[in-house]
Amino acid sequence: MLNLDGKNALVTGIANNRSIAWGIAQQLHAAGANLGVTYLPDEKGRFEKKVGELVEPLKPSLFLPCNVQDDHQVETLFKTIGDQWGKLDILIHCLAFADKDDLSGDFSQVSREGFTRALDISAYSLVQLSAAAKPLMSQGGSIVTLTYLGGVRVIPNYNVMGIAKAALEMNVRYLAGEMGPLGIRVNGISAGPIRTLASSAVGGILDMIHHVEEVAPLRRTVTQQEVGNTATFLCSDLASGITGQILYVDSGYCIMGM
Ligand code: NAD
Ligand code: 0WE
Repeated sequence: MLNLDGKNALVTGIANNRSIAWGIAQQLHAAGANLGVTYLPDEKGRFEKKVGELVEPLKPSLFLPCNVQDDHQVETLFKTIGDQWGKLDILIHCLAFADKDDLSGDFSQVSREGFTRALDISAYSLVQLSAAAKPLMSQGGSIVTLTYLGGVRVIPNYNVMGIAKAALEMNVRYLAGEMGPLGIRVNGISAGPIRTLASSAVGGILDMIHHVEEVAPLRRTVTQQEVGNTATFLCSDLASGITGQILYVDSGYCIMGM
């Protein structure tokens, strides 16, 4: 049964009410999960205030800063989870970043710094958070990350993020191989394009959305809620036999050849 009562779920990647992570948090909450939410801290504390107000109705029992480039923050986060919750059941990894300049023009012009930053934040972070979660998932668990078709096909301008997503998807398989014997499942959701803070900052996203509306079998884009439902399924006992997979939630777009 799809019931997450008594499950502790950590959700990363909520920036605002359009974030895919927000869609996931709402569905996990609806299924009965106890939530912990992280936000990306900035000097003015804007995200802390905004995200804090947004998630208030879901009554998260933990609300903590987490910049994955800061090992100390990640350490403190999981120490707090251990102290306050004792165990973790669900980890949602829903974050990515590349320099804006690296998301247009010639891919071959990406700098070593830009390449490293994109892979560090968008791919290594899954390994980092999963390693920290592992000892807390002593009763088994479910880890879900978000990926995109640009990690397996060439999508114009996705560039270095495509390489990061390819690494992320392989991380899913190696982590699933390592943690399966412990009862920890690791899967990815490959979502179709959705208007969010990250995607709206990308030139031409509206044209891509219109293209999906024309050629995807369902003739529409997907919603944050649909991705949230799939994540909730993957975290539930209904998905107990599924690990190491990339599940496409894209209105069927990726099956088309023309
Ligand atoms: P979003 O901007 O709402 O979320 C991205 C999140 O990454 C933000 O909350 C941001 O704070 C966080 N982040 C960035 N750098 C970080 C760091 N150093 N430490 C911690 N957090 C950091 O956009 P979104 O579209 O909801 O993106 C969420 C995930 O979904 C990403 O992995 C993205 O690649 C993936 N995705 C998005 C789409 C889409 O079209 N929007 C499609 C497929 C997959
Ligand atoms: O993964 C993503 C978004 C990733 C992203 C977006 C930004 C914009 C702002 C990562 N870093 C940044 N950095 C910024 O400064 N998506 C799947 C959405 C997306 O991004 C694209 C897309 C699609 C779809 C970029 C180019 C082409 C298509």
